[in-house]
Amino acid sequence: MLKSIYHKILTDSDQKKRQLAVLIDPDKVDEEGVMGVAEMVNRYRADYVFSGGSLLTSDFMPTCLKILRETVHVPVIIFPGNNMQVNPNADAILLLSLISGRNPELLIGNHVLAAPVLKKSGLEIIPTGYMLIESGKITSVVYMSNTTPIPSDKPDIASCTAMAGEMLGMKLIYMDAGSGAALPVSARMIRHVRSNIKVPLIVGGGIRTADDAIKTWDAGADIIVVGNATEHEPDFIRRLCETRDFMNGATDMKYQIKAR
Ligand code: 1GP
Repeated sequence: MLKSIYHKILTDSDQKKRQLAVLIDPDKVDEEGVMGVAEMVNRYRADYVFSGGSLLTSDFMPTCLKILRETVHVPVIIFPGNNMQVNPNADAILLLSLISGRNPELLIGNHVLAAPVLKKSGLEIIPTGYMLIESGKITSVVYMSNTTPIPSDKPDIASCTAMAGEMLGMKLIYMDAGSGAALPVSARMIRHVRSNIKVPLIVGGGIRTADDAIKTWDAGADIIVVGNATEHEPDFIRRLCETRDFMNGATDMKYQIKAR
């Protein structure tokens, strides 16, 4: 029997393997762009491809997922902005409950509406406690969710929120500064949360350099998510994968990291 994607996340995280998810926003790419990212993901062995967006204005997502499913050799995971982004053409979906906010629709309401479709979809469903972290500007996800993000200098609030999510049965905690965030989630906040939960921790938003990635992994993120920076420069996927391999102790490392 095939092991689940969550099993891989859990096993890799238990073994302290840093993992990389490349995020594709279907509004920001065309077919050629998706193929380009897929090629880099396969060549350098990124761990996962996430796809979704807090607001999609085109109808490209189903095509995007179809291309990804046919081309990439790693799990394709929906990172949904809303119910309309549920699609059977993926391996799994992060079923996000926005636990940093107090918007009932994003805590449980939309999940009730989506439940029958999700049940029939065949997708592996991964319950995820989703936490927005204030990041220096109002990101699309903060605006669209109509919630207040956790202040960036309040790691204790972040930790208590993550602990509550874990106690409620969330299998992952995802701390997100939001796509295109001015600043990534701080190492201090990641460390604080990491030391208070056992489930795998995903961190994303505003990671633009290998140094950002190193700091985020070093602070305790099991999976980092990078979107914008790879859209602007697909070769960044190579650098991130090489950085990850170096940090994970791979011996065939050709790339020297200049950590600050
Ligand atoms: C956003 O965590 C993701 O939800 C990735 O953000 O696009 O800024 O890399 P970026």
